[in-house]
Amino acid sequence: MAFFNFSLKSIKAGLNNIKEKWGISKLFSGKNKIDEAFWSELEEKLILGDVGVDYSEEIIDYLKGEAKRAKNISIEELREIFMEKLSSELEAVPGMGAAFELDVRPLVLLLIGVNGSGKTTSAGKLAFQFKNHAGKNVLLAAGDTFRAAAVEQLKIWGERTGVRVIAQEQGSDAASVAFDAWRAANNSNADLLIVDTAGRLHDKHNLMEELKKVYRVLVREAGAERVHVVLVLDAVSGQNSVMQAETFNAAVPVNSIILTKYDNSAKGGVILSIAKKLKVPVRYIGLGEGEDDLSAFDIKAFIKAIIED
Ligand SMILES: Nc1nc2c(ncn2[C@@H]2O[C@H](COP(=O)(O)OP(=O)(O)OP(=O)(O)O)[C@@H](O)[C@H]2O)c(=O)[nH]1
Ligand SMILES: [Mg+2]
Repeated sequence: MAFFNFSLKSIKAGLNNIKEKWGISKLFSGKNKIDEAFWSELEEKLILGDVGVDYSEEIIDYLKGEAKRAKNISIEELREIFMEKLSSELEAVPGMGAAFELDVRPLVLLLIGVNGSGKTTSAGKLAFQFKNHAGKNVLLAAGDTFRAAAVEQLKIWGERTGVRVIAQEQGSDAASVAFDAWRAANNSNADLLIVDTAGRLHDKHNLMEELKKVYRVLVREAGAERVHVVLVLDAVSGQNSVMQAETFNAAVPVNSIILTKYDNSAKGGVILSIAKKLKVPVRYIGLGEGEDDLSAFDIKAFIKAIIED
């Protein structure tokens, strides 16, 4: 399987935010005692860090149980148990942290999500990474025919990355753009077709229907095994992301997640709740606005940033 760890420098910087600001690691350091104050502070930090109330309680109950069983447990031992619990839950989700596999060609990535989550930017970053770091033959499709200037925005990414953009006029049928783009990708023996789409909220019925149509057309033309739906979520939207994922998943089957704007977030909990509740892998995290600011999500580095001092 292809694995491209694109941007080591920025993943460290992104994770530093979690380490410094979330402050869970500090709780497990030094001479902290495991008492009621410790448990309530840990629970508060988990909830404030977007882990979600239920899951935070579950983690606390689990750790308390383990602490009771082991008797006189040290804070270091408890930290180990905590790390193992989080790692095993992330690792239980197939594809977590792994780059997209290009084992079918052309693979179609359909990028979906609410307005402003970072779809177009992520499309540009992925095009850049797969073309310039992995030497793949990539095509972009301007499937956002709704917002003024959306096509132009993707074309700018096309120029920046040297990737061809298949587009029609604003206002045209998004499914027809997807159809054209699939034909172009297939005819030019592309490895990867990345389809940008318009931002939409789940309560916009017409736009959700349009999305279903785009997906249907791609599956009909390319075959379901080639169509991979990628939900682009803004890390800053916290627990709301879980709800977004659930509603999009009800319209089209979400295969993977890209979590953007991690450079602006000091919270790790969204990834943990997504793994727990949705079992959908987070493949990449966005760490800025540039073409190189995309990193494969690294489970070990992430857990270390949360917990290790
Ligand atoms: N800091 C930071 N900014 C990002 C990241 N990803 C996207 N952005 C910025 O977020 C804003 C919205 O990004 P877009 O890619 O246009 O989002 P979109 O989902 O395509 O938006 P719509 O098409 O309007 O739904 C832009 O200003 C991007 O530069 C990221 O990982 N980090
Ligand atoms: Mg866009």
